Amino acid sequence: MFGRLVTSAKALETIDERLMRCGVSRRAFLQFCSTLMVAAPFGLAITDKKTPEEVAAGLGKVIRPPVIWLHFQDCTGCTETLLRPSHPDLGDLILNIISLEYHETLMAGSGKQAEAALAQAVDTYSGKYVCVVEGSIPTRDKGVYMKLAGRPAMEVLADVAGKAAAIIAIGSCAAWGGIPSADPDPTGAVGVVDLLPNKAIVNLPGCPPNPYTLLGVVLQFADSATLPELDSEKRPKFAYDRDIHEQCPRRAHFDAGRFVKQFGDQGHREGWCLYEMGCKGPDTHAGCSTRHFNEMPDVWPIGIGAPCIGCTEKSIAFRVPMFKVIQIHTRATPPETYPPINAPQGIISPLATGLVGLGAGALAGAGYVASRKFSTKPCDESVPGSNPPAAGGTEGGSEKTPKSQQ
Ligand code: FSX
Ligand code: SF4
Ligand code: F3S
Repeated sequence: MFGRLVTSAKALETIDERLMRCGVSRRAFLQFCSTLMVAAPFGLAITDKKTPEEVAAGLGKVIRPPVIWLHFQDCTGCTETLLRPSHPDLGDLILNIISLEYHETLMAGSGKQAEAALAQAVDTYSGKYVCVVEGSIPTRDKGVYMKLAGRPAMEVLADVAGKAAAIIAIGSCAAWGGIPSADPDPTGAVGVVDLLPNKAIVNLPGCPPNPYTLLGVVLQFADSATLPELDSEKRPKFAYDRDIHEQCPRRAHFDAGRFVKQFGDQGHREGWCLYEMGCKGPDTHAGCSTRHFNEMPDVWPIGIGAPCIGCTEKSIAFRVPMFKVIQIHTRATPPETYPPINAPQGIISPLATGLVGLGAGALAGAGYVASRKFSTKPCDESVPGSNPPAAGGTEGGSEKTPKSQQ
């Protein structure tokens, strides 16, 4: 699909060469590789290895990918999350792994110097660079609401992204409009894919997304000129194939019917489920529940006691009020976690036979629990999500017994 990235640009080194030249420790690189393995445990050839050492050996031979990073209507949170990890050295390491040729917020130059730097980067690596786009693009009134060096953002995007080997839309703003596109959307904000429908684009929504998803996609492309498998929203499946609810640490409280009713109540202090506070985790595809931010345990919305607002979903974030309780559309029900009781070839093994009694009982019990939780009746008062409370999500104080326990 693509030509191999930068085979002739002599100025670019392999990652190993760069790290050695800059005195970056092997330990720091191995730590980076192990974090990448956790962030992308499958679906990427570069991390499909047994140990961080093997990942490092493969990545070290990759030529540092040139990246041109465009900023449009955004808060810069996507850049912040990439370069402000809890250990300052890691931000430095990342800048040694990719070759960031142009980035308005990080570069020292401005004005004509910056314009010249962009033109030079595009010219030098034409057809070979990765274009990362952060922020939405205003389209109303011929794009007059954002101009760079006198050119509308739309024109800059068409020019720079048009000469890229691959385009990555980082953040919900670049993926589908994000915050700037919220009602009343004064600038007519859209995502990259709306303006370049025929280009190969990877969407990494999230406000902000996990930075390791970006690094995984960029490094995979640099290594093999391939992009990971994408879903219907052009999101890489390795990072967006599961919903938050499936692996949420508060899931046991959801299953048991223990819900926070008000911020600061006893349930909130004890870490109960935030569904009735408007948590959109059941309908939101992202890896936050297992891949936290800034390399810090529990640094993610639900980890700090806030409901997930569905920031990766274009039909939820900045469309559905933050604290409004949603109807659940996914079916991550408890029985899915039990092992199968029938052998795949139709042969019942002695072990499986022994499990039948236990499994059937468990399935019957779980089926009862699931049927109480996911009623098919649209307004079943006994189950969460069947009859969502009005916006605001609070139905009373902390003393009130959760409905599913009544
Ligand atoms: Fe958007 Fe990036 Fe949200 Fe901000 O800049 S995805 S507003 S966190 O960070 O584009
Ligand atoms: Fe976690 Fe939200 Fe699901 Fe509750 S509703 S288990 S807080 S994802
Ligand atoms: Fe976004 Fe929800 Fe994760 S709000 S950061 S998808 S927990």
